[in-house]
Amino acid sequence: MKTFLRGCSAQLCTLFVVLLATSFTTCPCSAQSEKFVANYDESQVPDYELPPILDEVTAQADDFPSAWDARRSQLLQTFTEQMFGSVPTSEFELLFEKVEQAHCLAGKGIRQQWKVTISTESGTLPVTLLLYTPAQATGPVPTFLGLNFHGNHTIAADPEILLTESWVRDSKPQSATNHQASDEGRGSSSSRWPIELLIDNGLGLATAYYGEIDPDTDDQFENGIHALFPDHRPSAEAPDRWGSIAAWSWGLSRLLDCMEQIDQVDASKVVVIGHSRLGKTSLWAGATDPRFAATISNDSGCGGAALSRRAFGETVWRINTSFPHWFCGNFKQYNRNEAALPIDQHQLLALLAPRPLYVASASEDQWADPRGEFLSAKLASEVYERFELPGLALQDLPKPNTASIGVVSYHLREGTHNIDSWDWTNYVQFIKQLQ
Ligand code: GTR
Repeated sequence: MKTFLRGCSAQLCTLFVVLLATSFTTCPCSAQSEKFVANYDESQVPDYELPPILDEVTAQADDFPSAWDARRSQLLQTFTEQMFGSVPTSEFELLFEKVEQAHCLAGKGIRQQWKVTISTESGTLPVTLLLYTPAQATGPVPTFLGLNFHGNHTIAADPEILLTESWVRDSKPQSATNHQASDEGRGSSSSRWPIELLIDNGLGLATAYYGEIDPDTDDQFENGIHALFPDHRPSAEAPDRWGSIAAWSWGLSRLLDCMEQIDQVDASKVVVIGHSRLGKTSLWAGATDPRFAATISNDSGCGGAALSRRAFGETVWRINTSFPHWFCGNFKQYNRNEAALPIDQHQLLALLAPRPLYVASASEDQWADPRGEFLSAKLASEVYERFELPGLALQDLPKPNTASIGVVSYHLREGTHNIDSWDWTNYVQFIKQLQ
């Protein structure tokens, strides 16, 4: 059992000084009921001019890494204030308790469950980390860390996995009713979590249920991690404070804090991964926490890897209207106004450099704009190249079922919005560059 205290750091505090005097605009009812017609026609993509990743000083700098440091902080600050929202800087306490360890997968794997308890003066929040590592490993292993959508028990049909007691979304395939998880849901999402493939490749897998960090509902930030920091609750007067994506990302960092204490995990080789809204989350976690050795965004789309200015498929207005709690209040001023954004998503991907980055799309997932995701990764390559690392090798959006794996990776899987074994087979190749 171990306790760690974390506090406010001076660098972090400076992030919160600049508050833009913009009004917090929630979508008026008339806008919410407006019918949204997504554009899926490339010829209808508006003309747009992207903000540059490198400013003039950085572009011309002889000492690129140190010039990039300054430019990167600037970009990170703008993404924080205008899109994801700031995290609190007040103290909290962390308690890590191993609640279970056993062999699994016919002796090939070791399963561990850890209770990560976050506490402040306002309360405590337990989050359960589920970890699989290969039993045969002779030392700590590189490990994927990704949040799951429906509870740890849904990732494998294993009766020992603890059922979450948090709010869950009602869902038939996951046998969740009245916002409660049930035994019948065990293993219902196992196709998305190929534990054995990872174990057989000498890799670890760690996950936690995202709703334990913050339930994914527009609840005015009254529960989950937001409730532990009442002085940092987002409001009309504080439109730059953390939305749910920033909260989930912050939670990923706390899970990494715990993983740093676990002997079987090589904490210097933890790859943060996420699908869809959790792909947006993994990108922000990788950007804000440099301890993540690499980042994977699977079908992250709008607010993730896709360029907002293309307004192809899901748009800023649509995402802010359907999910008003995901981003900070300031982001709503860009509804139907992408051209005014001081940032775009290629810059978010660049924040991950020089650490390896993987952007993945699916051919039938037009809502997430595969071309916009590809272009973003291609453009972010500029920074990797300045670090004398290879950028994305592809010149154009590839044919379905093509993967280009390197420091900057991209693939287009044939099929719909999902994460499956083909995606994971590529991620296994990708993580090998860390080994
Ligand atoms: C959709 C949303 C997407 C994506 C997806 C998901 O409804 O529009 O941005 O995040 O949900 O997370 O499954």
